[in-house]
Amino acid sequence: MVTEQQMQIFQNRGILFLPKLLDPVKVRLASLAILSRAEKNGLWKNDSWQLSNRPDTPVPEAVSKLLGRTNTEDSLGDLCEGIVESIILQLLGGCTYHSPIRNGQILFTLPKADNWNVPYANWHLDIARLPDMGLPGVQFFTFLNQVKPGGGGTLVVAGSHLLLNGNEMIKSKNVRGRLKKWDYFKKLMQPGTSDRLEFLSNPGEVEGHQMQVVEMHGNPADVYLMDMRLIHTISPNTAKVPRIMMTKRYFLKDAYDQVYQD
Ligand SMILES: O=C(O)CCC(=O)C(=O)O
Ligand SMILES: [Fe+2]
Repeated sequence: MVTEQQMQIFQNRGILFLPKLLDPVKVRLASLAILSRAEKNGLWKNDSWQLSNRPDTPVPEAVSKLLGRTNTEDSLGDLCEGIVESIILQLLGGCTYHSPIRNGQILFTLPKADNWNVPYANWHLDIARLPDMGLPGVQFFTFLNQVKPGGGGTLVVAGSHLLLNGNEMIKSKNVRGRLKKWDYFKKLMQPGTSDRLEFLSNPGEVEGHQMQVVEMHGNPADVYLMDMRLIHTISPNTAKVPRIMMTKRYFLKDAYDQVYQD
């Protein structure tokens, strides 16, 4: 369970960091499952990464191409059973959730980027903004190897869940355009902006709410829980090792039914 103070952080920022939450044995099993896939595909051998012959592609290579279909790995879904799912239920105020992919999704990016910056592209939501709906779901993220700053962890705009809460449905593909009416997001999402690192260090203000780009980084067993209204994006991996994260989405059942069943 989370404390009242942690609950408030989640409500104000839309993102909560819970270090060392997971069972280290389960984390080890999940990491080994991924390493063994990497080994089969020639990316990992004799305890080290073999990445020199991978192409430098502008868009990261697909995870399915590098690791195959990881959704058959039950050790990934096992990570969330127990404590994680009871915390998610608590954050959702006890309401029923639906998590369509039991074993979640692996986020894997090779360390092919030369420069790190806050990207202007690919900011998105995974579920539409729904009318008269508060929190539509919670997304779980963890690390299966150490992910340092600059190492490709997901970026989110903390505070962005407090915007666009009206009586209108806004499809994910239209959310970016709607946010850009505010200067903060216009600057964030346009290529010309200089000093992009400032988005991490200097919070902005939109409609009286504090916005700040937060980079997920941490160690295996550390967890981030994200309000699914937060706009987020992939970031460059300038580390020496691949970024290996696992994510799993827990939709509020009502929200899922509105978007996917109607
Ligand atoms: O690869 C990333 O860090 C972005 C992940 C993402 O958008 C998601 O898991 O919903
Ligand atoms: Fe996403």
